[in-house]
Amino acid sequence: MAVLTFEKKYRVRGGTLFGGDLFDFWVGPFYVGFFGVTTLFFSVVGTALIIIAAAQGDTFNIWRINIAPPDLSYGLALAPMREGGYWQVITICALGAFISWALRQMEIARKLGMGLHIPFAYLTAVFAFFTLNVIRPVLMGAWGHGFPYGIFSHLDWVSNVGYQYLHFHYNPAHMIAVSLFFATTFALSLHASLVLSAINPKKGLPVATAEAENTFYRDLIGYSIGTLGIHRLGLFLALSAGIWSAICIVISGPFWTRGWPEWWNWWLQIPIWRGL
Ligand code: UQ1
Repeated sequence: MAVLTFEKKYRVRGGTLFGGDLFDFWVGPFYVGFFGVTTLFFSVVGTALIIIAAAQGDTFNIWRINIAPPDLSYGLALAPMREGGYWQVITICALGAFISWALRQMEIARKLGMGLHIPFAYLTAVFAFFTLNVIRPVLMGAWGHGFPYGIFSHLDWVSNVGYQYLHFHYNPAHMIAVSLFFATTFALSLHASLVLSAINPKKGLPVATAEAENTFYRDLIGYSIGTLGIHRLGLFLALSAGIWSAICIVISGPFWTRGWPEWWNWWLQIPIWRGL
Protein backbone atom coordinates (compact mmCIF):
# COMPACT_ATOMS: atom_id res chain seq x y z
CA MET A 1 0.00 0.00 0.00
CA ALA A 2 1.25 3.42 -0.90
CA VAL A 3 1.70 5.53 2.24
CA LEU A 4 1.63 8.97 0.59
CA THR A 5 -0.63 10.09 -2.28
CA PHE A 6 2.24 10.66 -4.72
CA GLU A 7 3.69 7.22 -4.06
CA LYS A 8 1.02 5.66 -6.32
CA LYS A 9 2.67 7.39 -9.27
CA TYR A 10 6.05 5.82 -8.45
CA ARG A 11 4.92 2.36 -7.35
CA VAL A 12 4.94 1.04 -10.88
CA ARG A 13 6.09 -2.21 -12.46
CA GLY A 14 9.37 -2.53 -14.32
CA GLY A 15 12.99 -1.48 -14.12
CA THR A 16 14.02 -4.86 -12.73
CA LEU A 17 17.37 -6.33 -13.80
CA PHE A 18 16.53 -9.97 -13.03
CA GLY A 19 13.43 -12.07 -12.45
CA GLY A 20 10.94 -9.85 -14.32
CA ASP A 21 7.79 -9.27 -12.24
CA LEU A 22 8.55 -12.11 -9.80
CA PHE A 23 9.59 -10.00 -6.79
CA ASP A 24 8.40 -6.66 -8.17
CA PHE A 25 6.36 -5.62 -5.12
CA TRP A 26 6.59 -3.74 -1.82
CA VAL A 27 6.37 -4.89 1.81
CA GLY A 28 5.20 -1.86 3.77
CA PRO A 29 7.47 1.01 2.73
CA PHE A 30 10.20 -1.31 1.35
CA TYR A 31 10.70 -2.34 -2.27
CA VAL A 32 11.51 -6.08 -2.34
CA GLY A 33 12.79 -7.14 -5.79
CA PHE A 34 14.95 -10.19 -6.53
CA PHE A 35 17.96 -8.44 -5.02
CA GLY A 36 16.04 -7.55 -1.86
CA VAL A 37 15.57 -11.29 -1.37
CA THR A 38 19.26 -12.05 -2.05
CA THR A 39 20.36 -9.18 0.26
CA LEU A 40 18.24 -10.65 3.05
CA PHE A 41 19.54 -14.17 2.35
CA PHE A 42 23.24 -13.24 2.45
CA SER A 43 22.77 -10.94 5.48
CA VAL A 44 20.95 -13.61 7.53
CA VAL A 45 23.39 -16.41 6.59
CA GLY A 46 26.43 -14.16 7.13
CA THR A 47 25.19 -12.89 10.51
CA ALA A 48 24.35 -16.44 11.64
CA LEU A 49 27.87 -17.56 10.66
CA ILE A 50 29.39 -14.66 12.62
CA ILE A 51 27.42 -15.74 15.71
CA ILE A 52 28.36 -19.43 15.23
CA ALA A 53 32.04 -18.59 14.67
CA ALA A 54 32.00 -16.29 17.73
CA ALA A 55 30.43 -19.07 19.83
CA GLN A 56 33.39 -21.32 18.92
CA GLY A 57 35.93 -18.62 19.77
CA ASP A 58 37.49 -17.60 23.10
CA THR A 59 35.06 -14.90 24.17
CA PHE A 60 31.64 -13.32 23.81
CA ASN A 61 33.04 -9.97 24.94
CA ILE A 62 31.77 -7.83 22.05
CA TRP A 63 35.05 -5.89 21.80
CA ARG A 64 37.24 -9.02 21.76
CA ILE A 65 35.30 -11.37 19.43
CA ASN A 66 37.67 -12.25 16.58
CA ILE A 67 36.98 -14.19 13.39
CA ALA A 68 40.37 -14.49 11.69
CA PRO A 69 41.25 -15.38 8.11
CA PRO A 70 43.18 -18.66 7.52
CA ASP A 71 46.88 -18.97 8.35
CA LEU A 72 49.19 -17.87 5.51
CA SER A 73 50.17 -21.54 5.00
CA TYR A 74 46.73 -22.23 3.47
CA GLY A 75 47.58 -19.86 0.61
CA LEU A 76 44.53 -19.30 -1.56
CA ALA A 77 42.95 -22.68 -0.67
CA LEU A 78 39.74 -23.23 1.28
CA ALA A 79 40.44 -23.71 4.98
CA PRO A 80 38.58 -25.86 7.59
CA MET A 81 35.73 -23.87 9.17
CA ARG A 82 37.44 -23.31 12.55
CA GLU A 83 40.74 -22.36 10.89
CA GLY A 84 39.60 -19.49 8.73
CA GLY A 85 36.80 -21.22 6.81
CA TYR A 86 34.22 -19.16 8.71
CA TRP A 87 36.08 -16.00 7.66
CA GLN A 88 36.04 -17.16 4.03
CA VAL A 89 32.31 -17.95 3.94
CA ILE A 90 31.47 -14.76 5.90
CA THR A 91 33.47 -12.77 3.32
CA ILE A 92 31.46 -14.36 0.48
CA CYS A 93 28.19 -13.56 2.31
CA ALA A 94 29.31 -9.97 2.94
CA LEU A 95 30.12 -9.44 -0.75
CA GLY A 96 26.88 -11.21 -1.75
CA ALA A 97 24.89 -8.83 0.47
CA PHE A 98 26.84 -5.69 -0.57
CA ILE A 99 26.51 -6.41 -4.31
CA SER A 100 22.82 -7.41 -3.95
CA TRP A 101 22.21 -4.10 -2.14
CA ALA A 102 23.83 -2.15 -5.00
CA LEU A 103 21.73 -4.02 -7.57
CA ARG A 104 18.57 -3.27 -5.53
CA GLN A 105 19.57 0.43 -5.55
CA MET A 106 19.95 0.17 -9.34
CA GLU A 107 16.50 -1.40 -9.78
CA ILE A 108 14.87 1.33 -7.68
CA ALA A 109 16.76 4.08 -9.56
CA ARG A 110 15.68 2.56 -12.91
CA LYS A 111 12.06 2.35 -11.72
CA LEU A 112 12.18 6.07 -10.90
CA GLY A 113 13.96 7.02 -14.14
CA MET A 114 16.94 8.30 -12.12
CA GLY A 115 20.68 8.13 -12.81
CA LEU A 116 22.79 5.40 -11.20
CA HIS A 117 24.89 7.76 -9.05
CA ILE A 118 23.79 6.20 -5.73
CA PRO A 119 24.69 2.56 -6.59
CA PHE A 120 28.02 3.68 -8.07
CA ALA A 121 28.85 5.79 -4.99
CA TYR A 122 27.94 2.83 -2.75
CA LEU A 123 29.95 0.41 -4.92
CA THR A 124 33.05 2.57 -4.37
CA ALA A 125 32.92 1.69 -0.65
CA VAL A 126 32.33 -1.98 -1.54
CA PHE A 127 35.35 -1.77 -3.87
CA ALA A 128 37.54 -0.65 -0.94
CA PHE A 129 36.41 -3.72 1.08
CA PHE A 130 36.89 -5.98 -1.97
CA THR A 131 40.41 -4.60 -2.45
CA LEU A 132 41.36 -5.26 1.20
CA ASN A 133 39.98 -8.78 1.51
CA VAL A 134 40.03 -10.17 -2.04
CA ILE A 135 42.26 -8.32 -4.56
CA ARG A 136 45.27 -7.78 -2.23
CA PRO A 137 45.18 -11.28 -0.65
CA VAL A 138 44.99 -12.82 -4.16
CA LEU A 139 47.93 -10.69 -5.36
CA MET A 140 49.88 -11.66 -2.21
CA GLY A 141 48.98 -15.35 -2.63
CA ALA A 142 47.14 -16.00 0.66
CA TRP A 143 43.73 -15.25 2.22
CA GLY A 144 45.67 -14.76 5.46
CA HIS A 145 46.49 -11.24 4.25
CA GLY A 146 42.84 -10.20 4.70
CA PHE A 147 41.78 -8.35 7.84
CA PRO A 148 40.06 -10.21 10.72
CA TYR A 149 36.41 -9.59 11.64
CA GLY A 150 36.46 -8.17 15.15
CA ILE A 151 36.34 -4.71 16.71
CA PHE A 152 39.74 -4.66 18.48
CA SER A 153 41.29 -7.27 16.16
CA HIS A 154 40.76 -5.24 12.98
CA LEU A 155 42.35 -2.25 14.68
CA ASP A 156 45.37 -4.42 15.59
CA TRP A 157 45.54 -5.55 11.94
CA VAL A 158 45.61 -1.97 10.67
CA SER A 159 48.37 -1.05 13.14
CA ASN A 160 50.45 -4.16 12.40
CA VAL A 161 50.17 -3.80 8.61
CA GLY A 162 51.05 -0.12 8.95
CA TYR A 163 54.25 -0.93 10.90
CA GLN A 164 55.20 -3.64 8.37
CA TYR A 165 55.82 -0.70 6.02
CA LEU A 166 57.61 1.22 8.82
CA HIS A 167 55.52 4.41 8.66
CA PHE A 168 52.36 4.14 6.57
CA HIS A 169 51.81 7.90 6.46
CA TYR A 170 54.71 8.10 3.98
CA ASN A 171 52.65 6.03 1.48
CA PRO A 172 51.94 8.64 -1.25
CA ALA A 173 48.53 7.15 -2.14
CA HIS A 174 47.62 7.15 1.58
CA MET A 175 48.55 10.86 1.71
CA ILE A 176 46.23 11.57 -1.24
CA ALA A 177 43.40 9.49 0.30
CA VAL A 178 43.65 11.22 3.70
CA SER A 179 43.75 14.65 2.03
CA LEU A 180 40.62 13.72 0.04
CA PHE A 181 38.79 12.58 3.20
CA PHE A 182 39.57 15.95 4.84
CA ALA A 183 38.60 17.81 1.63
CA THR A 184 35.30 15.88 1.59
CA THR A 185 34.39 16.94 5.14
CA PHE A 186 35.51 20.50 4.32
CA ALA A 187 33.29 20.64 1.22
CA LEU A 188 30.31 19.19 3.10
CA SER A 189 30.75 21.68 5.96
CA LEU A 190 30.92 24.59 3.46
CA HIS A 191 27.85 23.32 1.63
CA ALA A 192 25.73 22.44 4.69
CA SER A 193 26.54 25.70 6.47
CA LEU A 194 25.79 27.73 3.32
CA VAL A 195 22.40 26.05 2.75
CA LEU A 196 21.37 26.26 6.41
CA SER A 197 22.42 29.93 6.63
CA ALA A 198 20.37 30.70 3.49
CA ILE A 199 17.20 29.10 4.84
CA ASN A 200 17.58 30.60 8.35
CA PRO A 201 17.27 34.36 7.81
CA LYS A 202 16.61 36.90 10.57
CA LYS A 203 13.04 36.79 11.90
CA GLY A 204 10.64 38.45 9.44
CA LEU A 205 12.95 38.22 6.41
CA PRO A 206 12.27 35.80 3.54
CA VAL A 207 14.61 32.82 3.07
CA ALA A 208 17.62 33.58 0.87
CA THR A 209 17.83 31.99 -2.59
CA ALA A 210 20.56 30.31 -4.65
CA GLU A 211 21.39 33.81 -5.93
CA ALA A 212 22.37 34.82 -2.40
CA GLU A 213 24.40 31.62 -2.02
CA ASN A 214 26.31 32.36 -5.23
CA THR A 215 26.77 36.00 -4.21
CA PHE A 216 28.16 35.04 -0.80
CA TYR A 217 31.01 33.06 -2.36
CA ARG A 218 31.57 35.60 -5.17
CA ASP A 219 31.91 38.33 -2.51
CA LEU A 220 34.16 36.13 -0.38
CA ILE A 221 36.53 34.50 -2.90
CA GLY A 222 35.41 35.79 -6.33
CA TYR A 223 34.01 32.40 -7.34
CA SER A 224 30.95 30.25 -6.82
CA ILE A 225 30.91 26.68 -8.02
CA GLY A 226 27.08 26.71 -8.17
CA THR A 227 24.33 24.67 -6.58
CA LEU A 228 24.74 21.73 -8.95
CA GLY A 229 28.53 22.03 -9.06
CA ILE A 230 29.00 21.69 -5.30
CA HIS A 231 27.26 18.30 -5.42
CA ARG A 232 29.44 17.18 -8.32
CA LEU A 233 32.52 18.31 -6.38
CA GLY A 234 31.29 16.52 -3.23
CA LEU A 235 30.71 13.24 -5.06
CA PHE A 236 34.06 13.53 -6.86
CA LEU A 237 35.96 14.16 -3.59
CA ALA A 238 34.19 11.37 -1.70
CA LEU A 239 34.60 8.74 -4.44
CA SER A 240 38.22 9.77 -4.96
CA ALA A 241 38.89 9.30 -1.22
CA GLY A 242 37.59 5.71 -1.41
CA ILE A 243 39.45 4.93 -4.65
CA TRP A 244 42.80 6.27 -3.36
CA SER A 245 42.28 4.29 -0.12
CA ALA A 246 41.97 1.13 -2.20
CA ILE A 247 45.06 2.13 -4.20
CA CYS A 248 47.16 2.86 -1.09
CA ILE A 249 46.59 -0.60 0.39
CA VAL A 250 46.76 -2.60 -2.85
CA ILE A 251 50.23 -1.17 -3.68
CA SER A 252 51.49 -2.06 -0.17
CA GLY A 253 52.93 -5.55 -0.65
CA PRO A 254 52.17 -6.34 -4.29
CA PHE A 255 54.07 -3.22 -5.51
CA TRP A 256 56.22 -1.98 -2.60
CA THR A 257 57.59 -4.31 0.07
CA ARG A 258 60.01 -2.04 1.95
CA GLY A 259 59.27 0.81 4.33
CA TRP A 260 57.24 3.63 2.78
CA PRO A 261 59.66 6.36 4.00
CA GLU A 262 62.29 4.76 1.71
CA TRP A 263 60.07 5.23 -1.34
CA TRP A 264 60.78 8.97 -1.08
CA ASN A 265 64.55 8.55 -1.65
CA TRP A 266 64.21 9.42 -5.37
CA TRP A 267 62.43 12.62 -4.36
CA LEU A 268 65.14 13.62 -1.88
CA GLN A 269 67.72 13.07 -4.65
CA ILE A 270 66.30 15.51 -7.25
CA PRO A 271 68.79 18.30 -8.13
CA ILE A 272 66.95 21.25 -6.48
CA TRP A 273 67.87 20.17 -2.94
CA ARG A 274 70.18 17.14 -3.43
CA GLY A 275 73.36 19.03 -2.54
CA LEU A 276 71.92 21.05 0.35
C1 UQ1 B 1 29.09 27.30 -3.81
O1 UQ1 B 1 29.60 28.04 -4.62
C2 UQ1 B 1 27.71 26.88 -3.99
O2 UQ1 B 1 26.98 27.35 -5.05
C3 UQ1 B 1 26.07 28.35 -4.78
C4 UQ1 B 1 27.12 26.00 -3.12
O3 UQ1 B 1 25.83 25.58 -3.37
C5 UQ1 B 1 24.82 25.78 -2.48
C6 UQ1 B 1 27.88 25.53 -1.98
O4 UQ1 B 1 27.34 24.77 -1.19
C7 UQ1 B 1 29.27 25.96 -1.80
C8 UQ1 B 1 30.01 25.41 -0.62
C9 UQ1 B 1 29.86 26.82 -2.71
C10 UQ1 B 1 31.30 27.28 -2.55
C11 UQ1 B 1 32.29 26.23 -2.96
C12 UQ1 B 1 33.39 26.47 -3.71
C13 UQ1 B 1 34.26 25.30 -4.12
C14 UQ1 B 1 33.78 27.81 -4.17
